[in-house]
Amino acid sequence: MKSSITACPLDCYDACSIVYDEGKLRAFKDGHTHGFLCPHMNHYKRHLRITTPRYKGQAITMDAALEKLKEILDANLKSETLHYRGSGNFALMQGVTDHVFAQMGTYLTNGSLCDGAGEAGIIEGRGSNKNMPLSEIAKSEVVVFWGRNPHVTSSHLLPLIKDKTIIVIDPVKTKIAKMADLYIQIKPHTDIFLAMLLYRFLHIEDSCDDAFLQKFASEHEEYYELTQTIRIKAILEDIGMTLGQIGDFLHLVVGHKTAIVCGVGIQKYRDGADVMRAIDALAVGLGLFGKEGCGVAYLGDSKEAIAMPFDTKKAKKVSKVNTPFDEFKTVFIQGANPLAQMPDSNRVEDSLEHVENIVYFGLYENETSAVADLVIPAKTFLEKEDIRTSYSHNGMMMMHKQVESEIGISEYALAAYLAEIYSIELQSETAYLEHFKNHGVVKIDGSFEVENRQTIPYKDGFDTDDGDFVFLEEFEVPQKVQEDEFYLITPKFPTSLNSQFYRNENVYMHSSLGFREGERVKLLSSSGEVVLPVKINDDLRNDCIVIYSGTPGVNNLTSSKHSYEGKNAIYQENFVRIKKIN
Ligand SMILES: Nc1nc2c(c(=O)[nH]1)N[C@H]1C(S)=C(S)[C@@H](COP(=O)(O)OP(=O)(O)OC[C@H]3O[C@@H](n4cnc5c(=O)[nH]c(N)nc54)[C@H](O)[C@@H]3O)O[C@H]1N2
Ligand SMILES: Nc1nc2c(c(=O)[nH]1)N[C@H]1C(S)=C(S)[C@@H](COP(=O)(O)OP(=O)(O)OC[C@H]3O[C@@H](n4cnc5c(=O)[nH]c(N)nc54)[C@H](O)[C@@H]3O)O[C@H]1N2
Ligand code: SF4
Ligand SMILES: [Mo]
Repeated sequence: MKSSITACPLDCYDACSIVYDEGKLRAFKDGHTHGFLCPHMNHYKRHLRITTPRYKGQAITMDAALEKLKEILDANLKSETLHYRGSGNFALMQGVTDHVFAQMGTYLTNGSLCDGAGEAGIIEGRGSNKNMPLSEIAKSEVVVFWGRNPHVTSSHLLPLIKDKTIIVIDPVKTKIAKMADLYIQIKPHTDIFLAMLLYRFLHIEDSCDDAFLQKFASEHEEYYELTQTIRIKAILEDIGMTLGQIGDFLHLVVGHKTAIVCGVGIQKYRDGADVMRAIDALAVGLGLFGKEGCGVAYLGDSKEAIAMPFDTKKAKKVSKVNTPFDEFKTVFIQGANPLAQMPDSNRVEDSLEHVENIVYFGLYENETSAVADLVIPAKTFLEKEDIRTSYSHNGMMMMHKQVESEIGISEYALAAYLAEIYSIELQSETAYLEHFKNHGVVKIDGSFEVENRQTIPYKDGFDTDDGDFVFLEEFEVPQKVQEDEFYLITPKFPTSLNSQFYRNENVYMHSSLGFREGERVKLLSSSGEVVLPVKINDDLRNDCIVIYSGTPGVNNLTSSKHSYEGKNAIYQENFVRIKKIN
């Protein structure tokens, strides 16, 4: 009999198990969800989905849509076709289309709109990206939220941290900042200085974990020298901190089981990898790796320790960050809304305009479905078989089909259709699901987890060639805003999942900037402009504005350049000017 337990498919740290019960989604009582369902899943059924396929605005049947897809794919060379897949659904079977398109000879994408810079930094320092799971954060005494907003993006962490000492480092006074034992309202893009200063004082106070450094970080003296190049007083003033706060931080952390929980907020910059490395280096100084309840959590790799059965090796790839859509005649977009979510929307729009055929395969209407020639509705996670893993815990969750529906087509069914036409070898859906499932193991407590993932990673040293941590050897001084410019902070919004669900439509700023609530202002950057109504929020610094991810037009302002490492988007590198509209 089919189980009614499934999992949320969304790109979210928590990766919750969910109960599907007589047409309703309910929270799972056990495990980290503690019987609590977030707004996205509470309102899931209210979001109107695309029900009918269409071509050039005309409704057609699914059979006709698939026929049309074949016609479109046959009209041009496969090397003139791009398959662009986003993160609208995080379950593993989504990737089956990558396999088929790759065998057909089309282009795929690489790079990241999300966590790539931070991940590159982690890999440079530690030799691999193994994450500290939720179950270990639960055992720590001190939790440092560094560029992570748990009330919005990882709410299931909150019950785990109730009695712990909380430190928050964020330019925005978030809900967790208001509850924190120590809050540092840091100037954006200056975390690298803070992390290095903390390391320096850790060393000066003789509070480093010397035994750990001897064993796993032989270059630590050289790194200390690098931290000495920072001018303490000038930098503290610049980033908006006092020496007292440095002391407070170290006092709260040294000698305690500490989890540094980083988010993507710290790395939406060109040097995002280096920022992450400086934070990792601080954790090394504190000896936080390989010990129970200690470590650095970030977005781990949800596919860690899973051999992908989908072969994309031979496919040529273009970057997701500045995709040259105009070099392709056909672009097949799956589970993504690039017109809203990629950086530099004006560039994306211009580039997509030159494409002969845009195919959109998704659930919801959005900026991208509006310009697509062929729209193919997908099935929801309740209507197809799938399985998922997470980037913040080690669980593996089966996602059985819960309901039959006439609407849409699953990723597997679409891949099977193409495989048949183009004579591509494809295993059965069950075989792929079994393949993934075979990477799981039942733990003593009954949970089903990915096998071969370490609960406490780096116990026996780092995964670098010699087991030693690789410290940063140099760093770039980030640019500062000029007098009439502001830092753009573009984080996640509670009721949307990027551009899905209820999106925000405002710009947030401090009252001292002199704008009125509701007043429409023009925001300009070197990439473009957008007009938005003002919301006043005195939890912001007065050198920042906030426009949430998913806000229509936010990415008119962002740059399509890459991070130096990790091929990642750099949403917060551009500065913004504000103009009154008369
Ligand atoms: N409700 C909701 N949940 C989501 C998502 C969503 O859209 N909505 N998206 C999902 C996805 S795709 C991802 S990748 C995760 C990301 O989730 P998080 O990692 O939490 O990412 P953000 O909200 O982008 O940024 C987190 C915090 O970083 C802060 N920040 C910005 N700039 C800086 C800086 O220079 N220094 C420091 N120290 N902090 C800074 C922001 O103010 C914000 O509070 O969330 C997932 N969960
Ligand atoms: N300004 C700014 N821009 C950002 C960010 C930011 O913080 N600020 N965050 C970046 C980050 S971290 C990320 S991860 C990206 C995310 O950007 P995208 O990958 O574009 O993700 P979504 O906006 O969630 O849109 C995904 C679409 O997927 C479709 N979809 C959902 N489920 C399914 C399914 O089961 N099958 C199929 N075929 N389609 C489905 C829905 O129609 C939805 O509209 O945005 C990035 N863009
Ligand atoms: S969006 Fe996140 S918190 Fe909400 S149900 Fe899905 S995984 Fe859980
Ligand atoms: Mo993301």
